Amino acid sequence: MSPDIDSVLNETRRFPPSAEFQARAQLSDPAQYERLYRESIEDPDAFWGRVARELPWQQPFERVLDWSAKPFARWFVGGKLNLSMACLDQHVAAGRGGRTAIVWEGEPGDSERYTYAELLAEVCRTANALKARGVKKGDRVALYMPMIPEIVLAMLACARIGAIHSVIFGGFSAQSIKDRVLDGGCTAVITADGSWRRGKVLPLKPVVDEALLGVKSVHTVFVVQRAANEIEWQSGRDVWLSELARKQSAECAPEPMDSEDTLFLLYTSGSTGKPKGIRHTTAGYLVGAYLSTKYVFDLRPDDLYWCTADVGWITGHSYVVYGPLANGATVLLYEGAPNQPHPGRFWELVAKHKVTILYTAPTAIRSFMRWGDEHVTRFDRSSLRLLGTVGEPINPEAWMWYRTVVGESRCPIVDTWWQTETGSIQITPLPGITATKPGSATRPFFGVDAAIVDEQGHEVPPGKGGYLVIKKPWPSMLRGIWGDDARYVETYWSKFGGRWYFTGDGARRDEDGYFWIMGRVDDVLNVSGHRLSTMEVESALVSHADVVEAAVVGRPDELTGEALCAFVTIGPGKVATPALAEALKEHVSKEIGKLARPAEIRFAEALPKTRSGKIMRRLLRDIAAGREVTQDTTTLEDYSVLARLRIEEE
Ligand code: 7RM
Repeated sequence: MSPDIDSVLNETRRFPPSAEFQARAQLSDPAQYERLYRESIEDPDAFWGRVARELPWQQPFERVLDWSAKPFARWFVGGKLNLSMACLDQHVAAGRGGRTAIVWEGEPGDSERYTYAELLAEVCRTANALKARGVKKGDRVALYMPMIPEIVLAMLACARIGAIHSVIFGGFSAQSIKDRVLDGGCTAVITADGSWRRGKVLPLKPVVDEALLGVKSVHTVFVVQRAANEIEWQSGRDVWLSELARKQSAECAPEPMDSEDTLFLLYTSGSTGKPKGIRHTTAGYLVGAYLSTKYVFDLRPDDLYWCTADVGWITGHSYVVYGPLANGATVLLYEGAPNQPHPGRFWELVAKHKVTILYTAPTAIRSFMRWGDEHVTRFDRSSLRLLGTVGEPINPEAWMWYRTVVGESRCPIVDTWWQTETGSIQITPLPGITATKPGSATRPFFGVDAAIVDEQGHEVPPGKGGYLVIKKPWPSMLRGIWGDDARYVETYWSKFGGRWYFTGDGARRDEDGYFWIMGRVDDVLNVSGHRLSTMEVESALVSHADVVEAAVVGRPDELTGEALCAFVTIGPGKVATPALAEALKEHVSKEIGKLARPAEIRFAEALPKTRSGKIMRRLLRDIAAGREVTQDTTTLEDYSVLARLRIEEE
């Protein structure tokens, strides 16, 4: 296979930070930034050691990095630190206990607020409740919960007593829960009776009950009351969490945690089906989440920060909970769907709470575009000062829309590239420093030594696509896959002979050294010997006025190796006709060349996506090739999508 991925995207617009933004930004001096970046690469021990010392240690570390057992890193060796102290006690001790930590909005319109002092007290009560049922340091606890304050309490309570949390996204099936509980050997589960989603109660506890049939390791199911739906009760096993917590002391000494003690597991569905429990540890993870939150979002005490990600995704762990709370920020948490009860709900919340920083996913941005500008513009957005995106490449059209319509051309956009495995943001603009380009995640964050290489490991020249690798260890990197060291080495370190971390993504760099992520290399299309990025063809499709979403996959073709099959969702009021299909093929030919012309356009009402917005291309490849879908579909956001795609074929 040819190593290069041919790039066809040509984007030349540039947006330097405004003088107004720079005037108040934490980092705005290019010389200072260059000095820091250089130090972070040339003398990582000095750089990371200094950052780490900003955190409250229970016992100081002796050494910044031990890389002798490569690829198994140990950071901040010999130190002890408890995440819940960094997120709570340190702020209370510094006299900031009265500051709001969490502003929560339920989907039906109910709301709650917690100050840092209140959050600390509730976390301690919850921690004591876990202890009262025998949960202790090192135990694995599965969380299957809605976006309610209790999920934050549960995570921080686990961290406080040293239990390892494994958050399972609240849309997953009983089978997915079972697989994860068994793989992690979980001994307790924290859930809720149900959750509010799109105006209906989504039952959770009943799904947990089904998942635990035949599972012997779980002794306790803690249940939070949220939706008051009817549930069954297994006495001896099930307990109401709030009832038990209410009886507990509001003080709980934080467990001394070694820097390398496991903080959490988070499962990602690997390409071979069996989910991988990505393992993150204590101090390095916190250092990464803390520093990236501070600089990428330029967080200040007066900000109202809203990351819309579900806590069940790594983005929720690092940028709803740990990063912002370690920085003492005020965080908005919202339970529901963005179009419930109306398509302007997000913007209504922005106006109501005067949100200053908004971090969301391209899939959401494209939905907002489709629903129409008026739902955005009828709410006041003048509080917004910074916008972020994460999860997939953002097409330049959506980027420009986000900038002009949502941000009124005032707010810088940070397009942040990272992974569950990296723990924190790795490639990103810094809003007071970087001139952004629509569709580019721009440059590596502090300490990130990223490169783009060919099959042999040689760096490719500017403009050429290749494999994205990270050459140096970084504090928040994964420490392994739970119970499967060999799979960790094989998946991330074998491709380049153990030298570098392989991200699995394709990317290219432009003449300014900016990174352009081209999607997963497993998805790369191969047409007549040319390797094309799915993302670029999709970007061309959505630049057509009638198209709102597109997913392109290859299907076997005798002549060209692969023929492109495009699944396309069109905007409201547009009609799927053979003429439109023809026009779209023509449009792609014109935008990026004949080579990329789709052989087939299939109109679809919706595309199969995960909750974080990633299109499940494996499924589409099967459908395009006329094969039966055999893969794990339990991580699909909307099960009915697959059935509908099949119907449309007939
Ligand atoms: C944070 C997260 C990781 C994969 C990653 C990429 C894709 C994420 C961007 C992106 C282009 C971005 N973790 N990805 N962010 N692609 N630009 N800004 O998403 O583990 O769920 O997914 O997501 O392919 O490898 S994740």
